Amino acid sequence: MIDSLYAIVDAEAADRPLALVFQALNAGCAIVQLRAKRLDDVSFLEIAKRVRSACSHAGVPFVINDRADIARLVGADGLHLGQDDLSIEDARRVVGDMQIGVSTHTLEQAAAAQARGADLIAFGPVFATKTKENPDPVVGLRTLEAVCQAVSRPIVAIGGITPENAAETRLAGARYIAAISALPRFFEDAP
Ligand code: TZP
Ligand code: MG
Repeated sequence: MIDSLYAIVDAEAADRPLALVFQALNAGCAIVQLRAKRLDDVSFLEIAKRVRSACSHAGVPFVINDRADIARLVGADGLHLGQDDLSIEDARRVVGDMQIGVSTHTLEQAAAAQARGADLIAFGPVFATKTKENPDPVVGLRTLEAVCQAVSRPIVAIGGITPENAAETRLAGARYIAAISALPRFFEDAP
């Protein structure tokens, strides 16, 4: 399961974000994403450089949330965009052929993201989440399954994912499972 884990580290919410990144890398996670919704640019860039370096040493892809400029500055492997962020087309003008992931909440959004050239499609919230302010409605496992079948790009399931529901989420067809609040619990339960 850990090898499907898309570890999202919130630089503001996490107590010690770098320690969490190292835990995720040591546990064998698939991808690390760094996000910081309100951090000042200097601090975000500084921590992003450190996470870039840690991920490079571990050979794990490193993704920056929202910020095409910071993704390009640190040489990230990927950029992750939400529905209200830069369009894929505009982001590509900044980050070139970097991998781009897009958050989607309906089948239509997922199909549109694929048509516009998203490399990875996040879909959710699969379960109830307290992390996101004003979250979209919970989509559930059946809708996740339908999206996984309808879309050929790899799907990242997100929203309320825990060690307890991770297996059934993968069975629905998600290539990756993303976790923010429950992330540390995946390392407690790792063998
Ligand atoms: N997009 C859909 S749900 C979500 C995002 C960013 C938050 C997921 O956080 P958690 O704590 O893993 O439920
Ligand atoms: Mg965003």
